[in-house]
Amino acid sequence: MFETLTKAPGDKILALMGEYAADPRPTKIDLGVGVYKDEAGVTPILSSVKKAEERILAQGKTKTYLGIAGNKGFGAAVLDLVLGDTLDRSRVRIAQAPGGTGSLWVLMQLVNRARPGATIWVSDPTWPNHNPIALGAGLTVKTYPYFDTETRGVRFEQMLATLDGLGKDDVVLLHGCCHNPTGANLTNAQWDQVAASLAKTGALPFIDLAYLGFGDGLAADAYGTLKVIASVPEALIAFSGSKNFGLYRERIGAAILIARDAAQADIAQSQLLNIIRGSYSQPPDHGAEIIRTILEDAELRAEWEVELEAMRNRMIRLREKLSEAIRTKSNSADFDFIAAHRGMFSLLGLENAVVEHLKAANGVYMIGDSRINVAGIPEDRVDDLADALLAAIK
Ligand code: PLP
Ligand code: TYF
Repeated sequence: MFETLTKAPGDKILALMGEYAADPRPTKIDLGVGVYKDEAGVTPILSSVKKAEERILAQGKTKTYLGIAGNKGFGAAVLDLVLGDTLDRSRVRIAQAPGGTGSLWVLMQLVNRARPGATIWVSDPTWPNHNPIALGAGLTVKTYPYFDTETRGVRFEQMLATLDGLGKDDVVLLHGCCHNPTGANLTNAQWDQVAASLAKTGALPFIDLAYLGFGDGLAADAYGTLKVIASVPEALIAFSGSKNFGLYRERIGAAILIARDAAQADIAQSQLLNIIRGSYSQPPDHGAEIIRTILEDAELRAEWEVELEAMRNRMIRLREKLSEAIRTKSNSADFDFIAAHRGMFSLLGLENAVVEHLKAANGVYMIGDSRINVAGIPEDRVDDLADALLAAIK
């Protein structure tokens, strides 16, 4: 049977992880895959997570099945974290899913059940997994203008013009904060305009919220999501706990749906649970129980918020240091955008040949589109990195 197959393309981001690991140079720098790293270059287990795990180990009583919608306390805690008391909860449903990716997957399947073959509009560029997940669900993918390669900001007028031209059968995928891969984000005033556009056209907002708390803080990063969902009757949110809780390999996320009313929410949720049952039956518990334990306990929650803030502030400090080093060395403001971007990533706008040169000559690894993970910048080697970048673009 397998003779009918040809080799599938690999994931470029994950492949780069392997290439980096195989590079023997001790001076190599990993700005590739989007995982947070501390000063020592380690992706740590948060202390709040360790404590929650100790409690779970000591107090856990059963490993029986969790149920299709997952850990109920986790669901309630995530809704509190993301939505607060901004919405009438009778219109809102949540189902735990394996990571932000699993949440995207089940929600896109749900979109296709409601509107087979519907068009989902994604930013140009977007996270490379959006496309295959949407296509796999049966949807049609189109792009709206987003990144301005000149300013390294958002081409907002063009983006809004495209959104204004959509109709009620369209779906719009928005990065809630910390845009991947560009690092360029909407201002609050621009979110207001996007929300007004969606309210006017009736297009369905689908928010990918994979980095809540990694930009400017939990409340600041939720602005766009809350503004949009307050402005429209229906919306979808794919939440990930991979980055903000450092739980990458636990595969923990949540699919959230907001319907016109409670009756429609129940019907949509029954379809969502049916999709989950027909794919992996039900989610694993460990990551969900960790997040529930942290969010329900005032002390652990406070500790987590401090740890999240430390990760965020470190990324902002590295942004400032790198852009300042480049400014000082080159006497130009060309890379100041790195300090203005937020989240884990910045798209530098370099030619692929420059990216390849940096890898070969300097052992600096970034994604082929010139996306860097700022958390991977070694704090004591900012000058080396700035020198390498400036030499490579000469
Ligand atoms: N969406 C975006 C934009 C991402 O960058 C990621 C990154 O990993 C995800 C979703 C999903 O993450 P995960 O499935 O690891 O929770
Ligand atoms: O963009 C990133 O680097 C992260 C991690 O298939 C990631 O979102 C990358 C590729 C992938 C899954 C996760």
